Amino acid sequence: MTLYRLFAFGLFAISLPAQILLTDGNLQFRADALDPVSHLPRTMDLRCDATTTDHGFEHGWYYRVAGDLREFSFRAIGPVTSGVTPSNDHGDRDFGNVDNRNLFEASLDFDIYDTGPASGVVISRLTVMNVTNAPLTLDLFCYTDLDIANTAGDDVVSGSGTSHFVTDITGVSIEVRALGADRSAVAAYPVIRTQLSNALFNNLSNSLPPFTGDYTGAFQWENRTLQPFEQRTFQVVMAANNTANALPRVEHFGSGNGRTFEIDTQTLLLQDNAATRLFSVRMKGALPNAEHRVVTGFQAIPGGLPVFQNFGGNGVPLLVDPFSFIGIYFGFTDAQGQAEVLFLVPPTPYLTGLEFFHQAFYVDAAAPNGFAYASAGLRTVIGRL
Ligand SMILES: [Ca+2]
Ligand SMILES: [Ca+2]
Ligand SMILES: [Ca+2]
Ligand SMILES: [Ca+2]
Repeated sequence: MTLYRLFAFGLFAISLPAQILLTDGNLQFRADALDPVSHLPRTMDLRCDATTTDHGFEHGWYYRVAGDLREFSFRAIGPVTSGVTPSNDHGDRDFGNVDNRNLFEASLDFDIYDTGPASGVVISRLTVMNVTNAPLTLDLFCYTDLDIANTAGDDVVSGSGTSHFVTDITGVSIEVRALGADRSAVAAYPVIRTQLSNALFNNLSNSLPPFTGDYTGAFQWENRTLQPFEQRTFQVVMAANNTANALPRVEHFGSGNGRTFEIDTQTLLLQDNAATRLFSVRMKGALPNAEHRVVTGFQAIPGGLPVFQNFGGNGVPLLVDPFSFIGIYFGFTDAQGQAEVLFLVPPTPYLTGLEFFHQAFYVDAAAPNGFAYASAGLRTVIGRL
């Protein structure tokens, strides 16, 4: 076993900037502050080399609940918190009750990693949770406007319905890639932007590359039905001058047994042949100073292990196959009801592609089963960039 648990300690402090500004080497990503009213995408900066030329114009996520007559952007409505880690390579926004509709929660996580003096990868990861007691069906959309080398009209796009390679005469190349999207569109500004932000019902047109001009692009995941408390993750990657062949993956799956207790990470699970890297599995929304467990294994049981699930209706949804367990990690949450388990990824070649599943639990008599809350599951894959 070449993935070691190292030790556990308190979470990074979180600041509360209006915008999210991340830097790693020459790679810089900025997502503007949310708007409480406008459905327009927010401005974005994306810099990837020492000249600090900005290739980014706008970026934003949208949703449509089955039955809605339009798409909605994720705005500063309902409880929204935002933060950047002290390492400046991760920022996130938590939407505690999207548009105050009492239908779903969302978390938007940004990770950046520089892969050289003129290259790097930005991951934009949206996770949603159904907080109703009935199935909920959503469409999700992710919109990105790049202006390579800060010039808008001369960009050249190749690719497919899940990958837009955008470049221009300068040779800077940024791939915008969606994982598992169903529909896509590429068009000159502002056609797609208008469709996503207007008051009309629009699906993406599947107008695909090749394209030349002022690139804007979007991806759509259609009709994703979530069970009560189920969490699901949607990701878009912006890879600057990098092939990103072996992406690190973080994806939520399955349902916990409550709304507030969640598992997540603020780190990238990366193999780095030059250095040991840390990977953190964290939990939040527990009681303070409560006993917790994190289980980690090689296999998932997305629907939950039946013998644990049932127990006369008072069971625990166990989403990691116990026969595949690597470890069960024990501890107590901090005064904020949070905790973290750290894994050490050694600089050993060929760990890339290994897949792990995690789930968190904590003791709470108020849980529906009378003794413990369980989080949704977290699927992680070691990447190399
Ligand atoms: Ca910009
Ligand atoms: Ca350009
Ligand atoms: Ca629309
Ligand atoms: Ca553009």
